Amino acid sequence: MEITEQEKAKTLKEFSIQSKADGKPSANTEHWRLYGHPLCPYVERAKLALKHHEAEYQNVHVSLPDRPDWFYSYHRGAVPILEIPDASGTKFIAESTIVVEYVDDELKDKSPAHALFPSDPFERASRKMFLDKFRDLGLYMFRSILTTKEDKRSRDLSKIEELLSILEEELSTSGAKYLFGEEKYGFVDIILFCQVKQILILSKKIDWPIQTFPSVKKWVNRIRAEPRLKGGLNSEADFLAMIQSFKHTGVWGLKYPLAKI
Ligand SMILES: N[C@@H](CCC(=O)N[C@@H](CS)C(=O)NCC(=O)O)C(=O)O
Repeated sequence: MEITEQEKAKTLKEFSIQSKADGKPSANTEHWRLYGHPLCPYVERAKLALKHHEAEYQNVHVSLPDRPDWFYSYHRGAVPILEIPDASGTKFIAESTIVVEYVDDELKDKSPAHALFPSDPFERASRKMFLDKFRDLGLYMFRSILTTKEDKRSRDLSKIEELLSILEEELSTSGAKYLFGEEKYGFVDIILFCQVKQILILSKKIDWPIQTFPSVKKWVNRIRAEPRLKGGLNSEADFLAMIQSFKHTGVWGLKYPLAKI
């Protein structure tokens, strides 16, 4: 689909960066722009926060193996990047958890009942401390998919199980729908969901022998079904196809457009 520089700079029309030779697009001076990739769980966090707050933004899909040099000037070239119009041009926010917090801080006043972060500083800090326990969950997951060494894989799977047990305990003890005894989801639910969902998909669909966590499974299904989040969810079929293709070819499919499998 053709898009002009004028449209890139003023509209919500999405486009993609598909080659190392692609030049830096004109900055969008009217709308937020999200540089991402449709399979990335970190980008999904940002999209869920944006959808939750009914924010308008321009999607730019980046073919990760083909990033042009200029893209590395954004936070070492990793996605998500949220670019924001600014009087002096544009500014950007990187790191998915920081993007989620920024989006919530910018938009929560429009609908305080939908704030994702608690306003009480101690509550906010304790939830961040809880979240911090899970900071290596993504690493364990990707490492156990990528490694060919069985002992390393089972060490990472045990670490994943330890972390999911903490979540299971928290959810089953309170009996509430969401974390911290809440009946509505907050930032920790969104941030953990994106990785935990992938782990549950893998444990069911490929040879990933992890124990079952019934409360975690229900929690994941509840978040999947939340109407405000629907448009921000990554395709689970595409994720699984990418993993299955990796198992056969050894190629980690983070190109854009996605390979047809
Ligand atoms: N800690 C970062 C991780 C982001 C990340 O690793 N994104 C991946 C795609 S899923 C990426 O851009 N990888 C390319 C790279 O790191 O060079 C966050 O939470 O935003």
